[in-house]
Amino acid sequence: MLALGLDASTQSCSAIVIDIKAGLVIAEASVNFGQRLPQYQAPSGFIPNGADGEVHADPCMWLDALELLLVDLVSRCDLSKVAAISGAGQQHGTVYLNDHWFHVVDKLESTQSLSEQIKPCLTRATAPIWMDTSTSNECAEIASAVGGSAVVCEKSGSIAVERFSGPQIRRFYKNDPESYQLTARIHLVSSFMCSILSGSDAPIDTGDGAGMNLLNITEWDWDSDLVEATAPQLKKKLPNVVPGKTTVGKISEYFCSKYGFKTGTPVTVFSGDNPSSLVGIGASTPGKLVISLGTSDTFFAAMPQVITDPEGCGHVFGNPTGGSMSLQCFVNGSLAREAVKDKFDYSWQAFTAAFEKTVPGNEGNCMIPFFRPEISPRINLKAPILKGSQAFESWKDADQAIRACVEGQFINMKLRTKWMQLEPDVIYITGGASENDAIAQVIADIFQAKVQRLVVSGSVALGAAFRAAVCSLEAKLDEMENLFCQPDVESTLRPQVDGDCYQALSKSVSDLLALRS
Ligand code: XUL
Repeated sequence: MLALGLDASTQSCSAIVIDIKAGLVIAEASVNFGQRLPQYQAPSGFIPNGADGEVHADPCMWLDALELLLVDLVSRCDLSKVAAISGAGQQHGTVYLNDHWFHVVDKLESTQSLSEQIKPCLTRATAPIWMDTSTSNECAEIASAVGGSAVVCEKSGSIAVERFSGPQIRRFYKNDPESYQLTARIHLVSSFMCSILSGSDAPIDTGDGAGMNLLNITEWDWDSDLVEATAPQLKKKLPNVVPGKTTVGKISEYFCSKYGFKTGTPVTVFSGDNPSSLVGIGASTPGKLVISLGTSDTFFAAMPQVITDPEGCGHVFGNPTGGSMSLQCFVNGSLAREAVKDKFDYSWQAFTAAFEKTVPGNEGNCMIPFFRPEISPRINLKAPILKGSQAFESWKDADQAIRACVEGQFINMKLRTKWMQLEPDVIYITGGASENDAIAQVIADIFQAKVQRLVVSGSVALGAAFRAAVCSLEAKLDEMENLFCQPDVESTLRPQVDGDCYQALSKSVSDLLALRS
């Protein structure tokens, strides 16, 4: 029995097809937006150089990528054999649609592309995504309307956060009230893609919904005070909220006639990429800690009870299998590592070799590697801060700069995530950069824990396939975890230095951050 999982992420759209009984990956495909759809001029998946901290992407690009992805996938496996579908999307991004949307999505015509049909339904040509930092005023307005940041955090699991959907919606309402008025539906990336797949106006799951500053995490439904504080008549523009185990409907005939899916194939509600990854890595019951190294780096775990971050940088999301998860997001993830690599015209091979030429602790050379405003902690930097030798501070030592970037990232991650009170023996790593042994070793050394990867990578799409199989095929999650979530024992990394090695550097990172916050 085959299940399909989709991952609509920041830089690419990917898919995995698994045989849930045989424990096999049948096919995988991925479309990188920058490489395959250069006409959208979004080399890293978003439109560069946005004004006032705006980071947007064109939803039509996501739709074109989905079609390219399915063309690739159909050449690798028979999609009529897929018996269950779900997916996940980059969190927080919002898509704004007029009232034609309901009819158009219901009757997608295979004679036209998805993007041709959906474009006229957009009331806002581009979607703000999670990297957007333009909504500080709106965050303050929402907080003050409901009684302060602590109230927003208690209600929604996070203080009002720039990249979250509620403040983004408020900014749109303030800047362009006419288009806001014309907006009949606001979807998250996940619920937008789910709507397209299922040919229906899909709901939002509690995992992704909690990243909006609009969902009450005690009731797991829209919070009327937050909704009212965000924008007028918002409630009717929002989809319903449902638990992660909800079947949304059947696949749209568009995909049956164009790509050979079987009519009637069930579609499970989509979730956010991080909640989906929690499931795909086999960590949806408390006890396992995950670090995902993607465009953003995230640190997350299923929680036995709701814990919120007293500093207001962390988040509580719904766990798609029930209960909650805590998460801390670091905006300066892969793109920061890439920026340091590119500064020296290095290949990834040379980047990795830099760790052999330098030593843990980097002889005290320390970097706050933020190339864009960071949210953990909140610091409005546009370029890294360097402290150390003269050569290092003037960017003359490439190898030390590379080590300093990665050490700075994970020392900061360790400092920021103490509130979750997790002291794991093993950390599971996932996401593109997790394949890099040098980066993984730095994580093992800084966290003083064993670091493991799973044999099957791509935990976001895999988690979506698991959820589809549980929801529509009555598959057992623990059985699939046994088949697909085995650690790749041979690639396990253990700390090679003792904890003291990073004491001085941790202090330097902490002092530099304190100066800037
Ligand atoms: C999480 C976050 C990012 C996005 C993109 O809060 O903003 O991890 O989900 O991956």
